[in-house]
Amino acid sequence: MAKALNKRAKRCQRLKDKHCPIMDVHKLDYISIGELRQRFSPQHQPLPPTVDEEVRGFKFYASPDDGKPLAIYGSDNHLLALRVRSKKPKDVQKLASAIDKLPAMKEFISKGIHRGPYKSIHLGTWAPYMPEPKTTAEQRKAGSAATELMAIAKPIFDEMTAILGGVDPGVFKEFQRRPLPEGAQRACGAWASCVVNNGGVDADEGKFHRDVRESPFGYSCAIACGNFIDGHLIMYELRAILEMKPGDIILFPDSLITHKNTKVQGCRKSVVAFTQANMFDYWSRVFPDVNVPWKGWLRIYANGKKKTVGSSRKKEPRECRSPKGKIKGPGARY
Ligand SMILES: O=C(O)CCC(=O)C(=O)O
Ligand SMILES: [Fe+2]
Repeated sequence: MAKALNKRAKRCQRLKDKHCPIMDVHKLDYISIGELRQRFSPQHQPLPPTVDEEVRGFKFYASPDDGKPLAIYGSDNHLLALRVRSKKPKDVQKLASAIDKLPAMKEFISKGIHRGPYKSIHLGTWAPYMPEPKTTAEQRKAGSAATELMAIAKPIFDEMTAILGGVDPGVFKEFQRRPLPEGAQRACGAWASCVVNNGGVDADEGKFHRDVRESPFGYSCAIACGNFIDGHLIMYELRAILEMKPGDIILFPDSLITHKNTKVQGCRKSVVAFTQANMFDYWSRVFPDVNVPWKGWLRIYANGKKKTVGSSRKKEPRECRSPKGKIKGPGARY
Protein backbone atom coordinates (compact mmCIF):
# COMPACT_ATOMS: atom_id res chain seq x y z
CA MET A 1 0.00 0.00 0.00
CA ALA A 2 2.65 2.54 1.06
CA LYS A 3 4.84 1.65 -1.94
CA ALA A 4 1.91 1.81 -4.35
CA LEU A 5 0.89 5.21 -2.94
CA ASN A 6 4.45 6.53 -3.27
CA LYS A 7 4.49 5.37 -6.87
CA ARG A 8 1.15 7.03 -7.59
CA ALA A 9 2.27 10.28 -5.95
CA LYS A 10 5.45 10.29 -8.07
CA ARG A 11 3.41 9.64 -11.21
CA CYS A 12 1.13 12.59 -10.34
CA GLN A 13 4.18 14.81 -9.96
CA ARG A 14 5.57 13.74 -13.33
CA LEU A 15 2.18 14.38 -14.94
CA LYS A 16 1.95 17.79 -13.30
CA ASP A 17 5.35 18.77 -14.67
CA LYS A 18 4.26 17.56 -18.11
CA HIS A 19 0.77 19.11 -18.20
CA CYS A 20 1.18 22.27 -16.13
CA PRO A 21 4.75 23.41 -16.71
CA ILE A 22 3.55 26.99 -16.94
CA MET A 23 1.61 28.32 -14.00
CA ASP A 24 0.70 31.78 -12.95
CA VAL A 25 2.45 31.78 -9.57
CA HIS A 26 1.84 34.35 -6.82
CA LYS A 27 3.50 34.55 -3.44
CA LEU A 28 1.76 36.41 -0.61
CA ASP A 29 4.10 37.90 1.97
CA TYR A 30 1.36 38.67 4.53
CA ILE A 31 -0.02 35.21 5.23
CA SER A 32 1.15 31.62 5.49
CA ILE A 33 -0.49 28.27 6.06
CA GLY A 34 1.50 27.93 9.30
CA GLU A 35 -0.08 31.12 10.68
CA LEU A 36 -3.53 30.02 9.57
CA ARG A 37 -3.07 26.70 11.39
CA GLN A 38 -1.87 28.46 14.52
CA ARG A 39 -4.98 30.61 14.48
CA PHE A 40 -7.25 27.68 13.66
CA SER A 41 -10.34 27.41 15.78
CA PRO A 42 -13.10 24.87 15.25
CA GLN A 43 -15.54 27.68 15.96
CA HIS A 44 -16.46 30.30 13.42
CA GLN A 45 -14.77 33.58 14.24
CA PRO A 46 -16.52 36.88 13.51
CA LEU A 47 -15.01 39.00 10.75
CA PRO A 48 -14.47 42.74 11.26
CA PRO A 49 -17.49 44.97 10.48
CA THR A 50 -15.43 46.55 7.68
CA VAL A 51 -15.25 43.25 5.80
CA ASP A 52 -17.29 44.36 2.75
CA GLU A 53 -15.11 47.42 2.32
CA GLU A 54 -12.00 45.25 2.66
CA VAL A 55 -13.27 42.82 0.02
CA ARG A 56 -13.65 45.68 -2.47
CA GLY A 57 -9.89 46.13 -2.24
CA PHE A 58 -9.04 42.42 -2.73
CA LYS A 59 -7.02 41.31 -5.73
CA PHE A 60 -9.11 39.69 -8.48
CA TYR A 61 -7.58 36.66 -10.17
CA ALA A 62 -9.42 36.25 -13.50
CA SER A 63 -9.68 32.74 -14.90
CA PRO A 64 -8.09 33.04 -18.35
CA ASP A 65 -9.71 31.51 -21.45
CA ASP A 66 -6.69 29.27 -22.01
CA GLY A 67 -7.20 27.84 -18.48
CA LYS A 68 -3.61 28.60 -17.41
CA PRO A 69 -3.32 27.25 -13.86
CA LEU A 70 -2.94 29.67 -10.96
CA ALA A 71 -1.02 28.89 -7.78
CA ILE A 72 -0.99 31.12 -4.70
CA TYR A 73 1.69 30.43 -2.11
CA GLY A 74 2.06 31.87 1.37
CA SER A 75 5.16 33.48 2.87
CA ASP A 76 6.35 30.01 4.03
CA ASN A 77 6.22 28.74 0.41
CA HIS A 78 3.31 26.43 1.20
CA LEU A 79 0.46 26.24 -1.25
CA LEU A 80 -2.63 28.22 -0.21
CA ALA A 81 -4.76 27.87 -3.33
CA LEU A 82 -4.49 26.27 -6.74
CA ARG A 83 -6.88 26.75 -9.64
CA VAL A 84 -6.74 24.37 -12.59
CA ARG A 85 -9.23 24.04 -15.48
CA SER A 86 -10.58 20.49 -15.85
CA LYS A 87 -9.33 18.74 -18.95
CA LYS A 88 -12.60 16.81 -19.13
CA PRO A 89 -15.23 19.37 -20.19
CA LYS A 90 -17.68 16.66 -21.33
CA ASP A 91 -17.52 14.99 -17.91
CA VAL A 92 -18.02 18.40 -16.30
CA GLN A 93 -21.20 18.88 -18.33
CA LYS A 94 -22.43 15.40 -17.44
CA LEU A 95 -21.79 16.18 -13.80
CA ALA A 96 -23.89 19.35 -14.00
CA SER A 97 -26.82 17.36 -15.51
CA ALA A 98 -26.47 14.59 -12.90
CA ILE A 99 -26.71 17.21 -10.13
CA ASP A 100 -30.04 18.35 -11.57
CA LYS A 101 -31.34 14.79 -11.28
CA LEU A 102 -30.69 14.53 -7.55
CA PRO A 103 -33.79 14.48 -5.36
CA ALA A 104 -34.81 17.76 -3.71
CA MET A 105 -31.89 18.90 -1.63
CA LYS A 106 -32.27 20.60 1.68
CA GLU A 107 -31.08 24.10 2.35
CA PHE A 108 -27.79 23.87 4.06
CA ILE A 109 -27.26 25.19 7.54
CA SER A 110 -23.98 24.50 9.24
CA LYS A 111 -23.13 25.23 12.87
CA GLY A 112 -25.52 28.14 12.99
CA ILE A 113 -24.11 29.64 9.81
CA HIS A 114 -26.62 29.73 7.03
CA ARG A 115 -24.63 29.15 3.88
CA GLY A 116 -26.71 31.21 1.52
CA PRO A 117 -29.38 29.92 -0.82
CA TYR A 118 -27.51 26.77 -1.72
CA LYS A 119 -29.22 23.43 -1.76
CA SER A 120 -26.73 20.77 -0.88
CA ILE A 121 -26.28 17.08 -0.26
CA HIS A 122 -23.42 15.19 1.37
CA LEU A 123 -22.22 12.02 -0.29
CA GLY A 124 -19.52 9.51 0.56
CA THR A 125 -18.12 8.46 3.91
CA TRP A 126 -17.61 10.29 7.16
CA ALA A 127 -17.74 9.68 10.89
CA PRO A 128 -19.38 12.53 12.80
CA TYR A 129 -20.39 11.41 16.30
CA MET A 130 -19.93 7.74 15.44
CA PRO A 131 -17.20 5.25 16.22
CA GLU A 132 -16.74 4.02 12.63
CA PRO A 133 -17.00 5.87 9.31
CA LYS A 134 -20.19 5.25 7.35
CA THR A 135 -21.88 6.29 4.12
CA THR A 136 -23.78 9.51 4.76
CA ALA A 137 -27.51 9.21 5.51
CA GLU A 138 -28.14 11.68 2.66
CA GLN A 139 -26.47 9.36 0.17
CA ARG A 140 -28.48 6.37 1.43
CA LYS A 141 -31.66 8.40 1.11
CA ALA A 142 -30.84 9.69 -2.38
CA GLY A 143 -30.36 6.07 -3.57
CA SER A 144 -29.63 5.43 -7.24
CA ALA A 145 -29.47 9.14 -8.22
CA ALA A 146 -26.55 9.52 -5.80
CA THR A 147 -24.86 6.32 -6.99
CA GLU A 148 -25.14 7.54 -10.59
CA LEU A 149 -23.81 10.95 -9.70
CA MET A 150 -20.79 9.42 -7.97
CA ALA A 151 -20.11 7.25 -11.03
CA ILE A 152 -20.34 10.29 -13.33
CA ALA A 153 -18.13 12.32 -10.99
CA LYS A 154 -15.44 9.62 -10.82
CA PRO A 155 -13.28 10.93 -13.70
CA ILE A 156 -13.41 14.38 -12.10
CA PHE A 157 -12.44 13.00 -8.68
CA ASP A 158 -9.56 11.16 -10.38
CA GLU A 159 -8.46 14.42 -11.96
CA MET A 160 -8.67 16.24 -8.61
CA THR A 161 -6.70 13.42 -6.98
CA ALA A 162 -3.96 13.69 -9.60
CA ILE A 163 -3.80 17.45 -8.97
CA LEU A 164 -3.44 16.88 -5.22
CA GLY A 165 -0.74 14.24 -5.78
CA GLY A 166 1.08 16.65 -8.06
CA VAL A 167 1.22 19.53 -5.60
CA ASP A 168 1.13 17.90 -2.17
CA PRO A 169 2.18 14.25 -2.14
CA GLY A 170 2.16 14.31 1.68
CA VAL A 171 -1.56 15.11 1.96
CA PHE A 172 -2.26 12.80 -1.03
CA LYS A 173 -0.72 9.91 0.93
CA GLU A 174 -2.15 10.84 4.34
CA PHE A 175 -5.68 10.86 2.92
CA GLN A 176 -5.28 7.43 1.33
CA ARG A 177 -2.79 5.56 3.48
CA ARG A 178 -5.25 3.78 5.74
CA PRO A 179 -8.23 1.56 5.10
CA LEU A 180 -11.81 2.22 5.98
CA PRO A 181 -14.13 -0.31 7.56
CA GLU A 182 -16.00 -2.81 5.46
CA GLY A 183 -18.81 -1.17 3.50
CA ALA A 184 -17.39 2.34 3.84
CA GLN A 185 -15.76 3.71 0.70
CA ARG A 186 -13.20 6.38 0.06
CA ALA A 187 -15.78 7.74 -2.30
CA CYS A 188 -14.18 10.73 -3.99
CA GLY A 189 -10.73 9.77 -5.20
CA ALA A 190 -8.27 10.69 -2.45
CA TRP A 191 -11.09 12.24 -0.44
CA ALA A 192 -13.65 10.35 1.62
CA SER A 193 -16.70 12.44 0.85
CA CYS A 194 -18.09 15.43 -0.95
CA VAL A 195 -20.80 18.04 -0.79
CA VAL A 196 -22.81 18.75 -3.91
CA ASN A 197 -24.12 22.31 -4.06
CA ASN A 198 -26.82 23.54 -6.38
CA GLY A 199 -27.28 27.28 -6.33
CA GLY A 200 -30.36 27.26 -8.60
CA VAL A 201 -30.91 30.33 -10.79
CA ASP A 202 -28.93 33.49 -10.01
CA ALA A 203 -27.85 32.36 -6.54
CA ASP A 204 -27.30 35.14 -4.06
CA GLU A 205 -23.94 35.84 -2.54
CA GLY A 206 -22.99 33.16 0.02
CA LYS A 207 -21.95 33.65 3.65
CA PHE A 208 -18.35 33.73 4.79
CA HIS A 209 -17.41 30.45 6.48
CA ARG A 210 -14.63 27.98 7.08
CA ASP A 211 -15.39 24.28 6.76
CA VAL A 212 -14.20 23.73 10.30
CA ARG A 213 -14.77 19.98 10.41
CA GLU A 214 -12.22 19.37 7.69
CA SER A 215 -8.66 18.54 8.63
CA PRO A 216 -6.58 21.70 9.14
CA PHE A 217 -3.71 19.67 7.69
CA GLY A 218 -5.41 18.84 4.42
CA TYR A 219 -6.83 20.40 1.29
CA SER A 220 -10.35 20.21 -0.04
CA CYS A 221 -11.06 20.45 -3.73
CA ALA A 222 -14.01 22.17 -5.43
CA ILE A 223 -15.17 22.07 -9.04
CA ALA A 224 -17.74 24.51 -10.42
CA CYS A 225 -20.09 23.41 -13.17
CA GLY A 226 -23.28 24.56 -14.90
CA ASN A 227 -23.99 27.57 -17.02
CA PHE A 228 -23.11 30.76 -15.22
CA ILE A 229 -20.91 33.78 -14.87
CA ASP A 230 -19.65 35.31 -11.61
CA GLY A 231 -20.01 33.24 -8.43
CA HIS A 232 -16.32 33.87 -7.73
CA LEU A 233 -14.64 32.47 -4.64
CA ILE A 234 -13.55 35.13 -2.14
CA MET A 235 -10.72 34.02 0.16
CA TYR A 236 -10.64 36.43 3.07
CA GLU A 237 -7.21 35.82 4.63
CA LEU A 238 -5.63 35.75 1.17
CA ARG A 239 -7.32 39.05 0.29
CA ALA A 240 -8.14 37.36 -2.98
CA ILE A 241 -11.13 36.85 -5.25
CA LEU A 242 -10.70 33.89 -7.55
CA GLU A 243 -12.85 33.74 -10.63
CA MET A 244 -14.22 30.25 -11.22
CA LYS A 245 -15.46 29.41 -14.69
CA PRO A 246 -17.43 26.21 -15.33
CA GLY A 247 -14.88 23.38 -15.13
CA ASP A 248 -12.49 25.28 -12.85
CA ILE A 249 -11.10 23.19 -10.01
CA ILE A 250 -9.85 24.87 -6.83
CA LEU A 251 -7.72 23.14 -4.23
CA PHE A 252 -7.45 24.99 -0.91
CA PRO A 253 -7.47 24.39 2.86
CA ASP A 254 -11.14 25.22 3.42
CA SER A 255 -10.98 24.74 7.20
CA LEU A 256 -8.34 27.47 7.45
CA ILE A 257 -9.37 30.03 4.84
CA THR A 258 -12.61 31.97 5.35
CA HIS A 259 -14.43 31.90 2.04
CA LYS A 260 -17.69 32.55 0.23
CA ASN A 261 -19.04 32.85 -3.30
CA THR A 262 -20.12 36.13 -4.86
CA LYS A 263 -23.54 36.49 -6.47
CA VAL A 264 -24.07 34.27 -9.50
CA GLN A 265 -25.69 34.99 -12.86
CA GLY A 266 -27.07 31.75 -14.23
CA CYS A 267 -27.05 28.24 -12.73
CA ARG A 268 -23.93 27.46 -10.76
CA LYS A 269 -23.36 24.10 -9.17
CA SER A 270 -20.31 22.79 -7.42
CA VAL A 271 -18.90 19.65 -5.89
CA VAL A 272 -16.44 19.97 -3.02
CA ALA A 273 -14.41 16.86 -2.14
CA PHE A 274 -13.18 16.74 1.45
CA THR A 275 -11.97 14.46 4.22
CA GLN A 276 -13.24 15.31 7.67
CA ALA A 277 -10.91 15.46 10.64
CA ASN A 278 -13.02 12.77 12.31
CA MET A 279 -11.62 10.22 9.82
CA PHE A 280 -8.19 10.80 11.37
CA ASP A 281 -9.72 10.42 14.83
CA TYR A 282 -11.05 7.06 13.67
CA TRP A 283 -7.68 5.97 12.25
CA SER A 284 -5.95 7.02 15.44
CA ARG A 285 -8.34 4.82 17.42
CA VAL A 286 -7.70 1.83 15.16
CA PHE A 287 -3.99 2.18 14.46
CA PRO A 288 -1.58 2.77 17.32
CA ASP A 289 0.92 4.53 15.04
CA VAL A 290 -1.51 7.26 13.97
CA ASN A 291 -1.46 10.47 15.93
CA VAL A 292 -4.02 13.11 15.16
CA PRO A 293 -1.81 16.08 14.31
CA TRP A 294 -4.12 18.52 16.08
CA LYS A 295 -3.93 16.58 19.38
CA GLY A 296 -3.57 19.03 22.24
CA TRP A 297 -5.55 21.82 20.58
CA LEU A 298 -8.39 23.32 22.55
CA ARG A 299 -11.72 22.59 20.95
CA ILE A 300 -14.73 24.74 21.79
CA TYR A 301 -18.02 23.08 20.93
CA ALA A 302 -21.19 24.87 19.85
CA ASN A 303 -22.70 24.35 23.33
CA GLY A 304 -19.73 26.16 24.88
CA LYS A 305 -18.03 23.01 26.23
CA LYS A 306 -14.27 22.96 25.90
CA LYS A 307 -12.08 19.93 25.41
CA THR A 308 -8.43 19.43 24.68
CA VAL A 309 -8.24 17.22 21.61
CA GLY A 310 -6.98 13.73 22.38
CA SER A 311 -7.12 14.15 26.17
CA SER A 312 -9.33 11.11 26.75
CA ARG A 313 -8.01 8.93 23.97
CA LYS A 314 -6.94 5.38 24.73
CA LYS A 315 -4.15 4.10 22.52
CA GLU A 316 -5.13 0.46 22.47
CA PRO A 317 -5.09 -1.16 19.05
CA ARG A 318 -8.45 -2.33 17.83
CA GLU A 319 -9.46 -4.79 15.20
CA CYS A 320 -10.23 -3.55 11.76
CA ARG A 321 -12.27 -5.40 9.17
CA SER A 322 -10.89 -5.33 5.66
CA PRO A 323 -13.38 -4.65 2.87
CA LYS A 324 -13.30 -8.37 2.06
CA GLY A 325 -14.55 -9.20 5.53
CA LYS A 326 -11.37 -10.73 6.92
CA ILE A 327 -10.38 -9.35 10.28
CA LYS A 328 -7.01 -7.70 10.04
CA GLY A 329 -4.81 -6.21 12.69
CA PRO A 330 -3.45 -2.69 12.86
CA GLY A 331 -1.66 -1.72 9.68
CA ALA A 332 -4.23 -3.65 7.63
CA ARG A 333 -4.21 -3.00 3.93
CA TYR A 334 -6.79 -3.23 1.25
O1 LIG B 1 -18.95 26.32 -4.66
C1 LIG B 1 -17.90 26.77 -4.23
O2 LIG B 1 -17.10 27.40 -4.95
C2 LIG B 1 -17.51 26.59 -2.78
C3 LIG B 1 -18.57 25.94 -1.96
C4 LIG B 1 -18.19 25.86 -0.50
O3 LIG B 1 -17.44 26.66 -0.01
C5 LIG B 1 -18.74 24.81 0.36
O4 LIG B 1 -19.57 24.01 -0.09
O5 LIG B 1 -18.34 24.75 1.53
FE1 LIG C 1 -16.80 26.03 1.98
